[in-house]
Amino acid sequence: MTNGESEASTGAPAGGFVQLLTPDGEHVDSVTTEDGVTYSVDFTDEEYRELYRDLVTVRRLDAEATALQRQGELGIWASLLGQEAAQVGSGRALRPQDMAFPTYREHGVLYTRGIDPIMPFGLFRGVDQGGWDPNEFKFNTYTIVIGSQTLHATGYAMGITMDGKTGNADGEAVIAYFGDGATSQGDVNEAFVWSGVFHAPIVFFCQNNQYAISEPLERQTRVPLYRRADGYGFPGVRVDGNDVLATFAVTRTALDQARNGQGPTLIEAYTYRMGAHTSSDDPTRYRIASEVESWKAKDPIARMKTFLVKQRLADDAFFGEVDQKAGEVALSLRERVLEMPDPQPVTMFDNVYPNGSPEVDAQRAQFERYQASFEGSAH
Ligand SMILES: Cc1ncc(C[n+]2csc(CCOP(=O)(O)OP(=O)(O)O)c2C)c(N)n1
Ligand SMILES: [Mg+2]
Repeated sequence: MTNGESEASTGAPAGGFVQLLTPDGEHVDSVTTEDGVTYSVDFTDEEYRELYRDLVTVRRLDAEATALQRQGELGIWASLLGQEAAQVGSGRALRPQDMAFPTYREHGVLYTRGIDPIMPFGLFRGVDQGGWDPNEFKFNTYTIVIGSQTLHATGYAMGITMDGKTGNADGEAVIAYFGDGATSQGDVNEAFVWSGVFHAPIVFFCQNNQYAISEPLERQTRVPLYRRADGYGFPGVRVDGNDVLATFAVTRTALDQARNGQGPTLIEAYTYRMGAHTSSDDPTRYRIASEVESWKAKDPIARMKTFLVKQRLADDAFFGEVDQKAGEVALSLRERVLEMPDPQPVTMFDNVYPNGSPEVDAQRAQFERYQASFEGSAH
């Protein structure tokens, strides 16, 4: 684990974090924490390049979504800018059978699951409720109610244990995403208690992006967030969330421990939200420009590019091709978002109950009569 002494080159907070790729693009072979766990990665040259491609594509899609919102095509957007490595590293660490419970910001995790990035855009455009079949994608629906998904994930993790789907190397595991602000929610406390006591096969993945809207981290905690795990009786580890290699290594280890019956882990991915909380927010009201500048030097994509160049794993042609492909994916997203049909107002009564309900049916009928009353009128 890196420590505070070498903070200048690693960007580590006091107390250190697991880092395998420094902001200068230096790759450390392995890191052993105080708990005696050793973290390393063993990727092929091609796999390193594909991780870089993921990071660039995810950022490019996010930029397109921000532009679409600014052009009035989305009602709101929650940008992941700056958090690409935390999301790509942890998302790629999932095995196909693993189940993910996201917040509203996990577009990068969604992408690494092989899901069409268009999927959550109906929600942000306001043309549907953002629903999909979590079992089909092994990716639960986006959750806006802060922290609540950690309880859903805990229940799911306890359920798969009862179903006998864990306890060996091929077993299933669960990952629950949440933010630094969410750690103050009662739901998250309850999720930690239940998971710890029932030894649930779950990884709590906290992206500490330093803010909960305008509230800085020091308003949430007096101790580093990963140390909260001590009180619940399971391990906590802090990782450099701007380092895709370390994030992958730490998440893969924690998930494999969970699937093998070794219980939960809390991972604190130490990162920074480079943009606004959402497109409705103005961060210049509560944070200074120099802080944002200092985090630019720790950019997750720049360090991966430096590493690839230094190790002669990629050339200009590769970087150009990655940018071009990412642009094509973003253009396709834009075109398909613009084509999303506006819903008929009456569809708001759909999917309220799986088998309908007399009350909702009556409301639908009343609404249809109301709409019909305008037929033939000028309004
Ligand atoms: C239960 C609940 N309380 C308040 C809100 C309003 N709210 C939306 S996002 C947010 C901050 C969340 O911060 P954090 O957990 O750090 O996640 P981040 O947005 O930084 O990824 C709040 C308070 C909410 N959605 N749900
Ligand atoms: Mg936050």
